[in-house]
Amino acid sequence: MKDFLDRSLKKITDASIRAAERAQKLDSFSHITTKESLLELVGKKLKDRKIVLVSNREPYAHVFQGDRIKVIRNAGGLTIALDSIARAFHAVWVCYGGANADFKVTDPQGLVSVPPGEESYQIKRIRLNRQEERGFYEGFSNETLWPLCHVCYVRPKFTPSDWDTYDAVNLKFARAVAQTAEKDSLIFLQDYHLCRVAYHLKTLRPDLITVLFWHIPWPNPEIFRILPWKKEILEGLLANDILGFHLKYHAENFQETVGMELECRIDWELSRVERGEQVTRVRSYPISIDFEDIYRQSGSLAALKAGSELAVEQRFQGLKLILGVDRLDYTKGIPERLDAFDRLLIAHPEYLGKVKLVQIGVPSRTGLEDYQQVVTNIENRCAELNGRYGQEDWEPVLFLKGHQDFNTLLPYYRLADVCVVSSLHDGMNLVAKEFVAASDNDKGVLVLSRFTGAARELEQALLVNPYDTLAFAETLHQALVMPAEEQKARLTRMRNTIAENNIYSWAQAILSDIIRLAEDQVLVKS
Ligand code: GDG
Repeated sequence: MKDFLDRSLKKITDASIRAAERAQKLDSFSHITTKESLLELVGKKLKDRKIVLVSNREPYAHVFQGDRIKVIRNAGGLTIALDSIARAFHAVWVCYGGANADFKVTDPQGLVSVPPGEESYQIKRIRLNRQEERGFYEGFSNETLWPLCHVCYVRPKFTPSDWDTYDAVNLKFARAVAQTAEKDSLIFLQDYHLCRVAYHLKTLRPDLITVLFWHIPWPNPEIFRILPWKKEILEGLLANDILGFHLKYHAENFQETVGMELECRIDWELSRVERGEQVTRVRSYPISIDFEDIYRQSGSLAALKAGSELAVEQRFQGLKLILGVDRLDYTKGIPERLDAFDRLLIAHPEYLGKVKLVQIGVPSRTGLEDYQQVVTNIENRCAELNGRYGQEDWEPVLFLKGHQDFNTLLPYYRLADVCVVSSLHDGMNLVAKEFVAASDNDKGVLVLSRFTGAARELEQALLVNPYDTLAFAETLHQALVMPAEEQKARLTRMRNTIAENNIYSWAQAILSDIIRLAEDQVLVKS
């Protein structure tokens, strides 16, 4: 009994020391952009201009819970950063209202104040009928543009009625922005769902300055040229004053595509496309995470305790853990990861009974056949691996399908010996960055696909080609046997990179550029 108490006391003391070390370490990152410094800087420059944020997905959803209405916050890193901006500057956020009580709480213009209790900004919700949801969201956005821009051999679908609906819904978004935006507002659009908004907006409200951030890869011109509506999409994007990509490589692919398809002048030196009167600056802004928040949260005593409980509950003790966390999407390379894991067990039978692959997967775009197929494929492959290798008290794969609370994800990141991101193509990939921020101070190896944007920044990860199963399996082995000192050195380097290039420095770079542009335009007019 005394031994048990001593051991428990030691564990608690060690955990407190580790949490304190982590808090101290944060002080050494004090020069980085924080939420506060971003808001102060942007606030000073913005003067009395308003910001209008526009995205397909809403930051807060209203849902029925019995007879009552509950507000759910969409907790992705990007939404949290934009939410801080919206709150500080009393913005309007235009988005699609898809939850079942969304229009029970809005006024006749579709406006509702959020966050609950604070009411510092307004959401303007757009209503879409089933046919619009199908053609705009499932169809043209996710069955045409998504597979077209991700090179992973899923054939994009080209359906004329989807294109018509996509353009009509983009016009709906543009009208909503035009109605809400005050004079000289700055419009910040998100992603591939909204390619045509700026184009329509230029006719409705030529005074507005727009920036669009493209979250997914831009493919090379050979791939893009097969899209029957390529000219309309390119014209739509070029109606923005600034167009942002994660990587310089994607920005260059875009400019090459434009050069091949449209008559225009490309200034490679200044990274601008000029078409008649319209000038579009094409820039790269690599997105990131709220490093400080994740680092602090995952090192807290509560998270450490949750980790110990999880290890006991899932019987992880004594096992090496390989972790995957993904939306269940065919671009994420999950079947390829399972193939490499299988190969690892064939080539290194010493791992049987000693290693476990934990795959966390949140279902996504579940109405689409390609997505249903990839989930069935993953489920079958996991069952087959467990059937072939499983022993009485050990199974090689644990597949946790379903949405997890972010606080539940953190202990997994901390417990993992290896985190695997094996996307076939990915604009950035935030899981890779979250793992680096959340992992134990000294332990953890990131195995990262070369075909992610994150691979350009996280050079100390072990880079893999997910299509090359044998080499991928050997890299998993290399990760599992990496000496502790090397793990620590690599993690520290990657952590410093992400601390510096965090979600707030991303937002600051974009907002500073658009504000500068607005100031220049005032100078030109005066
Ligand atoms: C697009 C681009 C780009 C996953 N499962 C759960 C959960 N997640 C969270 C992760 C992470 C996010 O989802 C996934 O982010 P990714 O960056 O990996 O991927 P996409 O969703 O494809 O995002 C991508 C990104 O936009 C930003 O520009 O990086 O390239 O494709 O934050 O933690 N979160 C919770 N439960 C889960 O079960 N709470």
